[in-house]
Amino acid sequence: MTPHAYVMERRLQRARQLLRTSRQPLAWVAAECGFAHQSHMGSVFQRVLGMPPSRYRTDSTAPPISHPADKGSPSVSDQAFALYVDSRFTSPWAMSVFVALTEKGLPFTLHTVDLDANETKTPAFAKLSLTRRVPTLVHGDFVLTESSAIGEYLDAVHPAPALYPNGLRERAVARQLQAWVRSDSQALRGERSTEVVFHGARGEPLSPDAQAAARKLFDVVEAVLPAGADQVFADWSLVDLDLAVMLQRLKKHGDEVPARLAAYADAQWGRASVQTWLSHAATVKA
Ligand SMILES: N[C@@H](CCC(=O)N[C@@H](CS)C(=O)NCC(=O)O)C(=O)O
Repeated sequence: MTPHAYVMERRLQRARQLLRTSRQPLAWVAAECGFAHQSHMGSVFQRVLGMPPSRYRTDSTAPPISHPADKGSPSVSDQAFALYVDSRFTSPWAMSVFVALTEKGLPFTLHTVDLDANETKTPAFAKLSLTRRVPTLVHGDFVLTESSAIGEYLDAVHPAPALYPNGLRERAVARQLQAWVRSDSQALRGERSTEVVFHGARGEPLSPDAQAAARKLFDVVEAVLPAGADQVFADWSLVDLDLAVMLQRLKKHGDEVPARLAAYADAQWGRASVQTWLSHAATVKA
């Protein structure tokens, strides 16, 4: 944990304790805990707990933040991670969380789920995972699915290095691109599945629908990738991985990809975190 994250966590713990045990005004609690302003305390509560301090004070169902002094259990940022991914290492969404944890240098145990054997549909998996999908992240006694929600959570718990840009609009654009990649381009995703990307599968020439999706993908990446850059924002983000996987669906198959975008996708492929995922995929039979 960075010194800044540690200080923030201790301030939050103290504020939580004071809110529950005193009737002091919020401004007093904020000052007592070392927050610059009451609004700063509010934004930290909102980011970590998903609610303002006033609600935390009155809501008995508010999520607890464990702390050694409170419960004898590790603090949130010290709890162990476990990640459930598909056993063929083809899920781009599982890859996104794997890369996120790896980029942050967070140790985790890796569990594989055999999708072909319907292991996501077993009662045991249903008990663990709310939406019964991979990726599923376990953090202490907390379980989360949906890769983009997990990315945001990881940035909140372990802020550095960041997975998303900090600026309001840049972050909104990052969310926009992540949501778009996950919901559009069905024809392209169907005809160039990630079996192509990770296991060298071959497909028929692209249908007109998939060609249109490919052109749209190129237009979007051309629009958001600054000239001469190999990342969309000032620093690397999970969006770069998402876009690179989309481009690799075509490039790995030998479909035409504009040179600048092909170089961008390959630069992402050069990251150690991506290579670690690929090394897992390489152990699986094509
Ligand atoms: N929007 C989800 C998509 C997750 C997803 O589609 N997972 C697939 C594998 S790629 C899965 O678990 N399929 C098995 C099932 O639904 O039973 C995310 O971003 O995490």
